[in-house]
Amino acid sequence: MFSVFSVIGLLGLVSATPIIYDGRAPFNYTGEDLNNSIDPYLSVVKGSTENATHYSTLLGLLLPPTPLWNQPSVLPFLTVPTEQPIAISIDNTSIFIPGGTPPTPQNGFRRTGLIAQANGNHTALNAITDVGTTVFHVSIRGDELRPLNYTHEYQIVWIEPNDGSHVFEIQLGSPFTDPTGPLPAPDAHYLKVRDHALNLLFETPFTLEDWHNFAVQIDWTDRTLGVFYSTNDASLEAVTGVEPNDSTPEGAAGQGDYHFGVLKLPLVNPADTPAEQANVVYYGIQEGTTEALIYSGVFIEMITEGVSAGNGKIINAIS
Ligand SMILES: *[C@@H]1O[C@H](CO)[C@@H](O)[C@H](O)[C@H]1NC(C)=O
Ligand SMILES: *[C@@H]1O[C@H](CO)[C@@H](O)[C@H](O)[C@H]1NC(C)=O
Ligand SMILES: *[C@@H]1O[C@H](CO)[C@@H](O)[C@H](O)[C@H]1NC(C)=O
Ligand SMILES: *[C@@H]1O[C@H](CO)[C@@H](O)[C@H](O)[C@H]1NC(C)=O
Ligand SMILES: *[C@@H]1O[C@H](CO)[C@@H](O)[C@H](O)[C@H]1NC(C)=O
Ligand SMILES: *[C@@H]1O[C@H](CO)[C@@H](O)[C@H](O)[C@H]1NC(C)=O
Ligand SMILES: CC(=O)N[C@H]1CO[C@H](CO)[C@@H](O)[C@@H]1O
Repeated sequence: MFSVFSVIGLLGLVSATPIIYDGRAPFNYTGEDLNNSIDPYLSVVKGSTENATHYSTLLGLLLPPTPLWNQPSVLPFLTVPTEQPIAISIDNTSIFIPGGTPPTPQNGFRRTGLIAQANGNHTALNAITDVGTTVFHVSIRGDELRPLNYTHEYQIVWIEPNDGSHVFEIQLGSPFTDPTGPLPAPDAHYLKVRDHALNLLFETPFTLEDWHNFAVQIDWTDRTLGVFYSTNDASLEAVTGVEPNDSTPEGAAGQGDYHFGVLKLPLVNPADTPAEQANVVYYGIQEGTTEALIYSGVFIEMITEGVSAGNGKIINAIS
């Protein structure tokens, strides 16, 4: 007898190259887990006045996650998701106060983010995920009721070494400039993948109701990037070649936390001093609006057996 469950079990197997971090929220992952930074997420990057569940919502069955890893291709009508999407929002309380002496609130930003974590230790995970060649997967969707404001810059996915730079980043909106240029920027509504030096590697229109699936291949030794992309249930395809990224620090200094969420930069405030105007972390204009993005399909894999492209397919790494 060929049961529905054995079909799903099989599909689970074929999608696996060695996965070294799985950030696809299982259905037993609860708000209490999120509040307490239980694996697979560290949830401390958020406003200081509210618990994590105020900003990040586990959607359960309310919305299907990206179909890429969740649709049995043998029985396409039978969609049994294996993960729940997460809505990540900001509002005017989303002022992060990082550790440090004295703790200084990041008043220029509004931000909520989740950081990949395993065994309660995100730093130890980086030493596993940021060596050799690894692929960082993430799927992003809009939240029609809580849209972003495209006159601002948003950093939504990145890897951050200790020097605060980004090995790569996915960005939306109009890049922050001082002085403020014409707004919105012509490609404000595009999802943009940038390298460490902020060069544009790939961009695509951010249609709110589609799942936008990204995978970024990083060669940590040669310091190069490659980008894969698709929408909804289309399998991932390479959209760049191997791109040099050697402004990234070498070795451990270039390893960093895998972040996803909503980080909204301010606009320059004409009332501030020139030094303050250039200091985006602490100064600038924010409207305090409630805005959100929705995430699923977050995981990291090695390329020893190729790259997971969705629908049970494994494709070659970019070379
Ligand atoms: C969810 O269930 C899996 C499998 O039983 C278990 O390994 C995991 O620890 C559970 N996660 C949480 C957050 O309870
Ligand atoms: C998480 O924090 C929120 C906000 O304080 C609280 O309402 C909620 O009860 C917490 N959730 C759990 C499951 O502990
Ligand atoms: C977070 O949730 C806990 C438990 O539900 C509650 O006791 C606490 O007051 C909440 N803290 C904030 C900042 O809302
Ligand atoms: C947002 O918060 C800032 C800093 O706490 C405050 O100065 C500002 O008035 C608030 N804006 C709104 C619209 O509530
Ligand atoms: C986390 O891992 C790092 C690197 O392996 C280690 O130095 C640190 O002590 C660990 N932290 C905790 C709290 O275990
Ligand atoms: C979007 O940001 C601009 C620039 O700060 C501001 O003028 C506008 O009111 C904002 N729109 C909304 C809907 O908040
Ligand atoms: C795509 C690309 O070449 N990106 C950058 C990678 O890093 C080097 C070194 O800083 C830059 O020159 C490249 O522009």
